[in-house]
Amino acid sequence: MTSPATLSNLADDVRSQALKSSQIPEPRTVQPQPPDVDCYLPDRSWVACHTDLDGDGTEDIFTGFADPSLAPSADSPLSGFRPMHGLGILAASVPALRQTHRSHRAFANATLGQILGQEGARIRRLPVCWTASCVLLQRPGAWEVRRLPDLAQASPVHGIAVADWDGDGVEDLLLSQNDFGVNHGLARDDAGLGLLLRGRGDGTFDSLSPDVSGIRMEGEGRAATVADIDQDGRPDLVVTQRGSPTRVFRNLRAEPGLRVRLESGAANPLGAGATVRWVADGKTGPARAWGYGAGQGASDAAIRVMARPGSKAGTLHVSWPDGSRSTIPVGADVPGVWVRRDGQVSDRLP
Ligand SMILES: [Ca+2]
Ligand SMILES: [Ca+2]
Ligand SMILES: [Ca+2]
Repeated sequence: MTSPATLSNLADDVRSQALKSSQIPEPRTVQPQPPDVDCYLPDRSWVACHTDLDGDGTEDIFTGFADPSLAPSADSPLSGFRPMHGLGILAASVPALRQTHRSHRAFANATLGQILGQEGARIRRLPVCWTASCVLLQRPGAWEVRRLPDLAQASPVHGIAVADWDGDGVEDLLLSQNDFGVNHGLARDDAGLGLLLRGRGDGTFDSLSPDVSGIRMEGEGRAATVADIDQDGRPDLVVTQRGSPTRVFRNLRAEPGLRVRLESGAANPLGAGATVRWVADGKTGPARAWGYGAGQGASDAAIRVMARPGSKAGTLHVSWPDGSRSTIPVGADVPGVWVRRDGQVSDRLP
């Protein structure tokens, strides 16, 4: 099913229409932690990807959580917790629970401390300080953590697609959301509609409403990926849904960019691991990491779109996985280039 969308024309009036969070805390910095001590980031991260989100040339990280509503306080005593899952589910992993809890009612009314008994005292606790979907901006010797806007926290994130969706030279994010497969007694997570986050260029984002982005997905969004399906130089979006048709959104209004394919030898025909930047008009664009997909089963297309705002003529800078570099001048009338690690460059793409 194809759904025409109005990705972009995210121009001057977008900022006034964008939904801005009133609850975004001040960014904070975390130092790298040794693996054997408590860390700040919990292990429930569902999807993650890395790219240059603030345009400084270093790779940053997006991490999305399956259950952003799960937010126990690190200060709560163990006895204050109660299990989210029923006896039948947990006893499959901990059979001893069948011996200590004879009824579901007794289990449901027990605290975690009562359930675990003396064994609980020996269990090491890992404080979960932040379960929000967020970005981690790479700083010298540290990561700066920024919580994404509230609409990104409204529902579990299952897919992430990175592209400069409006072609303004700043990377944007597209999140697929929702999870209806919850256990009995829990409300399903259906508050997401799919979310386009327009980058501001400093690692922060504006949430765009469906009326602005043209993206509305009420089902269970899963894998999200980027592909220029109509070869017009505007990145398009493909999102699978659980139990519903895959959605395809054509990008109709973005500023067309440069279509780029990389090839790094027979063992790496898609150039995975390379980094690409566009330089023009005295400005250097963000460093696009040439990975292949993020989240649940997503795989990006072989041809990517690099934004080239302003003058269409510029230079493509490629950093290959082995550390070598290529610099390719590109004329204003060239719609795309195929760059090979051995130095060959063609403006004919497959
Ligand atoms: Ca960066
Ligand atoms: Ca953008
Ligand atoms: Ca397109």
